[in-house]
Amino acid sequence: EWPVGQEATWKTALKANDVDEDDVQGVANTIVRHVTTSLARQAGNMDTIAAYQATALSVRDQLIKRWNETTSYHTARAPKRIYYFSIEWLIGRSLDNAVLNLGMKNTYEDASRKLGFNFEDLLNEERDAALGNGGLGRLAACYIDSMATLSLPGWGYGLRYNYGIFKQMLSKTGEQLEAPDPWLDRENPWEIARLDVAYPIRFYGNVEPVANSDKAVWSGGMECLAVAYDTPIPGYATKNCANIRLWSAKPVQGFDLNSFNAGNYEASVHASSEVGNITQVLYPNDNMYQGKLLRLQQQYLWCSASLQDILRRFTKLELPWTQLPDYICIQMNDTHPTIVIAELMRILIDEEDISYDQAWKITTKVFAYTNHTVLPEALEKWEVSLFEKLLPRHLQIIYRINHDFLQQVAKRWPNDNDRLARMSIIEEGTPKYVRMAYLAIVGSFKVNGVAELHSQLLQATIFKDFVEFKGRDHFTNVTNGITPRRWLLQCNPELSALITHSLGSEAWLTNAQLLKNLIPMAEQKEFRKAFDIIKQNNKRRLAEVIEQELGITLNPRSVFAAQIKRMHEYKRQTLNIFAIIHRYLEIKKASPADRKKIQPWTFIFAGKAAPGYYIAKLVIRLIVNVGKIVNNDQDVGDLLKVVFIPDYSVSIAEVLIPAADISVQISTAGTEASGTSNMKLALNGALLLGTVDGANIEIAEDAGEDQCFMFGYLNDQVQQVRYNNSYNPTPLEQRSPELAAVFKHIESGAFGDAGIYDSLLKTVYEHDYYLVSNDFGSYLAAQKLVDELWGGDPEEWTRKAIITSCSMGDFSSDRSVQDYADGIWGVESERVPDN
Ligand code: GLS
Repeated sequence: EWPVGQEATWKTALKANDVDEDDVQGVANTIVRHVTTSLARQAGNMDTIAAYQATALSVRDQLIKRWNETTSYHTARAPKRIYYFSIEWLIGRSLDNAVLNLGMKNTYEDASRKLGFNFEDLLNEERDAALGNGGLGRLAACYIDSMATLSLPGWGYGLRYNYGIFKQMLSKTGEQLEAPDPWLDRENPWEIARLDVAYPIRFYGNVEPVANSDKAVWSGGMECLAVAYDTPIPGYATKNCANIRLWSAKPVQGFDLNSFNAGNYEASVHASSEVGNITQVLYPNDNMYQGKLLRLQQQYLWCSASLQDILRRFTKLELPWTQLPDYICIQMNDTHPTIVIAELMRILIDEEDISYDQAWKITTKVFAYTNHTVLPEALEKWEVSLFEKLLPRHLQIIYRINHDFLQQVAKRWPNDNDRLARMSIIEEGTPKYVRMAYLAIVGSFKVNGVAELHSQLLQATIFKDFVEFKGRDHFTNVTNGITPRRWLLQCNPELSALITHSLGSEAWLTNAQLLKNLIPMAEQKEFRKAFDIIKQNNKRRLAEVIEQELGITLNPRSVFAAQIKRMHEYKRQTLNIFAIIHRYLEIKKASPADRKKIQPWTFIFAGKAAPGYYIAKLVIRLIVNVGKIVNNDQDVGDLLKVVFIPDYSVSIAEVLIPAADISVQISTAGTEASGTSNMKLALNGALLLGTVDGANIEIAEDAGEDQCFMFGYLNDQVQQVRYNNSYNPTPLEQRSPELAAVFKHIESGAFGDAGIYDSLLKTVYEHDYYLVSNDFGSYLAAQKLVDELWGGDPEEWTRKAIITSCSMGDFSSDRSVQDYADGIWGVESERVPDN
């Protein structure tokens, strides 16, 4: 249907903008058109930044075309849709990923070469979109890639922070310094501002009950707007394009007419700074809750705007509200969006005139909740007084939900006040708190953990009462996954080419299970050689970057052991750096003849510490200062290098991961919900050196335990050991004489003034909550096994690396997302026809 004008004109005009996938000149034309029009530059006045921007805009045109087709197709078909709510989207760069998913990388490479630019250089001009802290935010990015690739009708919703995760710098003495990340300064070619898609959001104000009904009127307070910005996400080998819709807060009126009329010009244009602040910056905490009012404002603005947007789409179908759960499912990525449950209740009751009971029936069929951690310090609980001030109507609704819920609990377990207190959504005490995880469980139809062990632990520990109440079926597991497009095809082109060549097709990119078929190749010398050369090339590429950026010369023949993740006590970068110091002392002790027998290692660290996390920052300082001593010690030479790469990002990960020989995954058993760098590293052929925790367990199962170096106390033993550590503490010398020697060396001032690390060492001397001393001996023993294999049987090493890599099919995010689609969302593929 052509709404206006002449059909023939429309059709010709639409065709004029089409570019064939392999039309190099056609692509060059679009790039140059963007140079001279969108960028308003002359062809002769070009730098690589402009070339990048014009190229990105040209690719964006392709994405938008697919985005429009997908949207029209889905609008016409009206399938059930899935909405993924995540407060973090750690996307990284988009250009390379987009041209690969479009199948146009060669065309763009050729076109940019013919225009005088090297495509690689253009890629490096792009800023990372770093709207996330770590695994949780990157998971959302992998999942939207898979949703698009599986042609699922799904969108992501989040916040458009003006500043992403801070830029990490290191002072001369190894301290982490934080600088803002102004990622939008150069404009973001990937987003489409939808200034017309804006929803009103209310904060504070008063609530008046409406007599003889469940309704209330919420008014007054502060109003602002949430404005939509879309980022199209192309699927691989499908025309389907998904969308991430991010919200930006804006004052309702650019200017205040009342102030203006009152003659106060300055006040009249001064937008309320409280509103401007809301989407200013990402909270930089991972696995750590911070009860700030601004954060609750972020959560509510995001959830209310997204829900209004979703409901507007649903109401166009003109169906009764009871059918809402047949058309939409909302997946809550952690508890950050839990307020959306109360918001749906509010809209249904107060605005759509539905009774409380009916609204609750609908609501509890719409939401599913993923838990991402059992760490108590990460569980969100809002102070009731703060909540009541900001969202008074929502608190009333939550009270009612809790009241009805506790009545049911009391009916099943009469006179069990302890149980009521344990399960209440409101934690009694001074002050009182709203427990968001409990609201999420009560308001959802499904709750899942992110790896087998984690899901079991949830059910056996923090959510035990809820399993008894809701039944086992309310809980499930969906093990995390990573997209093989970014984490193999894009970051490791040589290995991808080898795989495609050996399998005879690219089908593994959408069916990662096919990688298994290459396992027999591990027995062939030629294949091992090819695999090995690729690893060496990747290691050399990384070594060049490190030489250039940090001035540290690496030995590409050494074991590259990578521990790349947020800095956290539970992840135990401590265990690693203490073991490095132990290794250093052993090298120093050894005679020149014995040194020849020692295997060379390069330990690579990267990761940010939350700005307020003192102990995590001290660990960075220790790593950097150990590096300074070790890397410059003549006795050590090539045998040991310690590198801390500052400002870890998705882009840095893409260079680091293909170069690793060993994946260091050494969290205290029971603390790492899943981990995802473990999957990326294994897929790229790094052997797992890890504890029996999170997804390490499933990786070891799939790769085969023979391929891995597992060590340490098991989850079942951790509680007991922890108890002994804190109630019958034995001196460190007894727990681990090797570690005691390491501590002595640190305390001697070997890595900076004696005393700076005292508070860090004290965490181990005293409670040692994370069992660093208890696992130290077995970590050293596991490293010894690595030494033996590396020095003794390099062919066998490569064999294990191949088997590991080719056994990772299960960890494709396509598998995870398909599991969600089948087991939780009830949505099906809606693939745009190929024409
Ligand atoms: C996390 C967990 O700590 C990771 O183990 C997990 O892989 C990730 C995605 O499920 O979620 N939880 C969290 O708060 N930050 C994470 O990275």
